[in-house]
Amino acid sequence: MGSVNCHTALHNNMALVYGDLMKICEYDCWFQAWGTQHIPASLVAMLENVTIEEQGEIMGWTGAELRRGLRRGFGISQKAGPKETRVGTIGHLNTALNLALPPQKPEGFVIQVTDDRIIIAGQDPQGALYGAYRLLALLRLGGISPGTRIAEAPAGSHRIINHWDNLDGTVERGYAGNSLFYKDNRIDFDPQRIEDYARLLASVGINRISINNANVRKAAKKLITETYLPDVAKLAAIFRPFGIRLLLSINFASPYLLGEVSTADPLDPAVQDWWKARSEVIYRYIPDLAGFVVKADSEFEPGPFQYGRTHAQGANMLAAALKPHGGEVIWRCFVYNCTQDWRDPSIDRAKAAYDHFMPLDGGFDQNVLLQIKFGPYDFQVREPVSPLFGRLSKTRHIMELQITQEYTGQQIDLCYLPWIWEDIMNFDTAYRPASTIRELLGPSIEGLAGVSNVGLDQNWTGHTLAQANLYGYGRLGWDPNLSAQKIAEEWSLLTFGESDAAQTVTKLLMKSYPVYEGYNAPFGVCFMVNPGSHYGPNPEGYEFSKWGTYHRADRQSIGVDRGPTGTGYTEHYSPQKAGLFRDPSRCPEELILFFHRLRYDYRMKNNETLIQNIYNAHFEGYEAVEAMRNDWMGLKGKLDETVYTSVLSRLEQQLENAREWRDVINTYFWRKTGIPDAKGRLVYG
Ligand code: GCW
Repeated sequence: MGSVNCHTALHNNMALVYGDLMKICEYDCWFQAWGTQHIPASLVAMLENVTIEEQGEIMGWTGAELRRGLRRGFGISQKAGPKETRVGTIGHLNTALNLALPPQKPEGFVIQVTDDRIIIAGQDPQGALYGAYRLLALLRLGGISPGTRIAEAPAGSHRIINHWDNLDGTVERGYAGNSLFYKDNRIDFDPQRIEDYARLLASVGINRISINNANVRKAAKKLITETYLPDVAKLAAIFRPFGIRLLLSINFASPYLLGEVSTADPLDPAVQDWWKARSEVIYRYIPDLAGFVVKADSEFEPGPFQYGRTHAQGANMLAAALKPHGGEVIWRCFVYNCTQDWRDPSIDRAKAAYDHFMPLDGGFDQNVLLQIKFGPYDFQVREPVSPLFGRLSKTRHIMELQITQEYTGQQIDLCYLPWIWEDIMNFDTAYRPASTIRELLGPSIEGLAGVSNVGLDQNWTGHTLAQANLYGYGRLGWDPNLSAQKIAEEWSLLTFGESDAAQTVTKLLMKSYPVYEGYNAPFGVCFMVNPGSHYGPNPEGYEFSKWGTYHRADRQSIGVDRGPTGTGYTEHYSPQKAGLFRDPSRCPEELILFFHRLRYDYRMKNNETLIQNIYNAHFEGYEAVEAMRNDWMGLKGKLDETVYTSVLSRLEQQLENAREWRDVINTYFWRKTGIPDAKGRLVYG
């Protein structure tokens, strides 16, 4: 890919696997130069002769991508021959080749292999593109041979990446360098890099991307003006053949911020007309824009509350402007009081999204989708799934995940997020017989939005192993039945080849989340971080702040009673779920301090006290990081040196962090409670 050195060196020869040492190009992510050695000669002959019969931008691109992937990934060039690969839509191929391939859901595909032909048939051109990428991956992962027949379609229709990139080139909560899109308040990008990025995203099924921060500050509000739109259109043109449509984050106050109307009141006809006219201009430049992302009345961003209007009134006003163009409003539900008083125990931030949006269920127009963070707080290491899922029944909605590791180690600490996402998928809302998040994704939750973890760093994600989070996000949004283990195996094999490295990496990935949670903030306590940066331990960093994130530890107890006698948050769930959460003996222990206020001598299931469990988690977490670091060191000489060293340096840093977390948190509790560690490990009194 791209203008990147290791790539050119790699792709000029195919002898890349020597012994079990594979040369990795970090930049290429899961598109390494794999070589033909895994592919039977009979398949090679078919792959050498790819035909695309249909026209159109995405279909044409599908052919280019397939041929390119075959050449660069496997060294297979094109030539005529009796065997072949045919790519097209199901409808066309059924007629042209007299086949009877069954129709698939939109964006789905069928791959069918016979003795002399591979068929990649998409329900639509986009399905064909996904089929081509799937074939390329499966050629490496195994599973393609004469007789193979695979049919797939994405679970959700919306598979979105959200960038929190600012026009000055910085990235909010970005840990992989500056923005791919902006520099010095201009749109400024390397087209090859964007194409390579689009390839990574499309190959795992992403079909929409919002290119600017949901906090639309400073220059970003001007993105929807003709100063910027011509360049936005250039970006859109690169993403388009990959089937990826752009979204723009907009500032709700734009009509007056841009100095054209004196208000942003959604019920004011001048405001409505302004958005209609603005949308017309925007769509002249980007006719397939997917719509707007809106963070309104949230963390100081303006919104309809300023005018005494509801969020439905605000969202519907924008929806009306986008409707003639086929655009949608993605309206974020991250609405809560961020200037609250810690002295007032009646306000519970966790209740906010539900309290704001549940009463509006049914009040939103058809082209509005609510974007709801997976949990009621804010991407903490462990939160219950938001009670809005399963409960909203008349409003379109999607789930927001965070791929960037804001609270999960900032791409210094290894933290494999599909592990927790699998847990989220397993969550049973218990409203109907089939009501896990996994089952709702598609029929009720229309997709996922994930906050991007990429930047200009050469390896895209800062920590090379954090590429697994981007890959896993796409794969899970496509197929929520995939396990974290399976995704880790796929990614490790695609990235490292069949090697000790791939096996070790899979094990490390799978361990990493519970390990991180252990030394960070176990038992659902949340937010023991430094304010602002959200990195590093600070047990009372948010305890007396306005953000509303408290654990209220005193010398006897810790946690928040969120049951009916407390804040009442549990009652937002279905009766079965509420019953479970209300009762400390049945509440999942990983969330026990989220739901309950408990004495430190509370007996946990392992018959040790709560405080002893807190101590243990931090001590054991540190030890586990040490073991992870040592496992990695076992790969010395077995793995590309650049990757080995860069990951090792991060694991060393992680060990330092884990030590800090362990000692700060445990010492805090020891001093506060006076209760010693039963195993005598506490020394920093
Ligand atoms: O977690 C918070 C982050 C903010 C972010 C906000 C949001 C874009 O700390 O940086 O702002 O969430 O999701 O809107």
